[in-house]
Amino acid sequence: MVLEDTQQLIDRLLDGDFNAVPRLITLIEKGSDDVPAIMESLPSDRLGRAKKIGITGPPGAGKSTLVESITSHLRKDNLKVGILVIDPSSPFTGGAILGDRVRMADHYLDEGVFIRSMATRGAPGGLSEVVPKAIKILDASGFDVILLETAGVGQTELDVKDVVDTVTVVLVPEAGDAIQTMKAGLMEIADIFVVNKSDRSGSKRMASDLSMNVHLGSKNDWWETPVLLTQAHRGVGVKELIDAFKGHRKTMEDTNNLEPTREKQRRRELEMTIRGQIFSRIKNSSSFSQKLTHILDQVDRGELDPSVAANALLREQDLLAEWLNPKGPN
Ligand SMILES: Nc1nc2c(ncn2[C@@H]2O[C@H](COP(=O)(O)OP(=O)(O)OP(=O)(O)O)[C@@H](O)[C@H]2O)c(=O)[nH]1
Ligand SMILES: [Mg+2]
Repeated sequence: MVLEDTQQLIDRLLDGDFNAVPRLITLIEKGSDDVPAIMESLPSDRLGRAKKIGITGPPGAGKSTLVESITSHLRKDNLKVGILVIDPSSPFTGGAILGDRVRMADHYLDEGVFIRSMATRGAPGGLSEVVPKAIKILDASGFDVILLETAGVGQTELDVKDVVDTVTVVLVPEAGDAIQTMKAGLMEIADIFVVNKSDRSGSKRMASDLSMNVHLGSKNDWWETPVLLTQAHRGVGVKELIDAFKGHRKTMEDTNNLEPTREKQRRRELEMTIRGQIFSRIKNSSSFSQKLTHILDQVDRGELDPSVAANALLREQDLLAEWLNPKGPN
């Protein structure tokens, strides 16, 4: 049941009150019991309208600077921009190190811009579990474009593809060669490559290496990933980047690839949500510790292989019933 408070928040959200957004996102971040009801109460005709764009890449590549510059351009067209910054460096705070609003000088006081930093480390399903829900909140409240910034630390950047329509991978000349990028799995997720800090030496070389690799092994048969050069701090190349967003989106629609992408994402969100729910039930299960301390101890000491232990635990019907139905069997 949705608490009355939460219902009020949803009503405010649907009335276009952006102040409801951060509070609803906080509930999602905390894994509140109200989350399913919140999601269910978002009318379907208010969803799926926003363009969802991911900006990912190594720490310090200039992603935030780029987001800021993209936002300035979009605001000139009067588009409302929702920005989510995923902060992988704060596993323990359970909140946002940067606070609810990152101070982005130009946009701090702009009503048409919402900025929120989210920590996803607490979610067992990671980014793919909580971020799609936060995106839906922004979508339903009427943001035209949603920008998702994630600093790449392995899996995080690969998960971005689960939650946005267009993945932009930002690299810098110092990031190393194109082969490195291929190894990191970035070729498979990038819809657009950006070589930022192109005021530095090596950027053209890197861009042409990337282009060659993209050309040799295209991600799919309907889109060849463009490689763009930018100088985010000066806004150089940002207009071209926005054109590439539009181009990717249009091609996706024209080739009937938007809906299949979203189908995969919905399925992924389901899987990650189930994983998250079961994980937290297992963690919170009281009988888990009592009944199976012995097995756990053996695992801890390295006397029992974790996979063997997992198999043993999954054969415990009572335990399974409790995990799946934490309030006890009916
Ligand atoms: N020379 C140069 N510096 C840039 C450029 N773009 C951004 N910077 C600088 O690079 C530094 C890092 O930029 P950020 O935008 O914070 O990078 P980020 O990728 O968001 O960093 P994290 O969020 O920490 O991963 C800042 O000092 C920027 O001013 C560029 O095109 N050229
Ligand atoms: Mg940043």
